[in-house]
Amino acid sequence: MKSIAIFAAVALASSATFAVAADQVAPVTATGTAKFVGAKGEDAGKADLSTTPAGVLINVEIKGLPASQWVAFHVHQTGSCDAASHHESAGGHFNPDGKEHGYQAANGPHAGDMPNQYVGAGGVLRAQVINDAVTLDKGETGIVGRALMVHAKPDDYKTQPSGAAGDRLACAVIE
Ligand SMILES: [Cu+2]
Repeated sequence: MKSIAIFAAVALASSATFAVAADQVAPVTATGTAKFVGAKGEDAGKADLSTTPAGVLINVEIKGLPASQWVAFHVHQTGSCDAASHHESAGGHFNPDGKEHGYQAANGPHAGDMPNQYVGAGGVLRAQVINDAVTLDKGETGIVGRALMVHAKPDDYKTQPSGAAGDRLACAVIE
């Protein structure tokens, strides 16, 4: 029964969306994946992404992080995760609208800004995050081919250009 109800809801959402602008929105069915690379190049977990009428839902499970603390979580511009360069290869935050960084900025935030996440006692971060400023495609607001990033420290939501979030600990190319 539960799955039937879910399919019915998805079908309703799709027809409503396509009736508005069939060629301007990502399909409601679009999904993606991303594999995290840790600070030393190790496998550090994964993300599953899906399109919803409310935005892109990002479901992450990342291991090997500093335990019991808040960390910043962003979408970065470039889909390149090179641990040897401390993941600097991923560039700055995804910011297609040329805004300032952070939820506290007068002209913010970046589309790639997302709330800090909490790492559990075992160094594992599990979270489900909705980002309604991006889409799961390669369009202007699209994040396919870009990178998810977890930092060593929490984002202060105001320091330019990246919230004083510290080192880049885990990076994943969105596919
Ligand atoms: Cu970042």
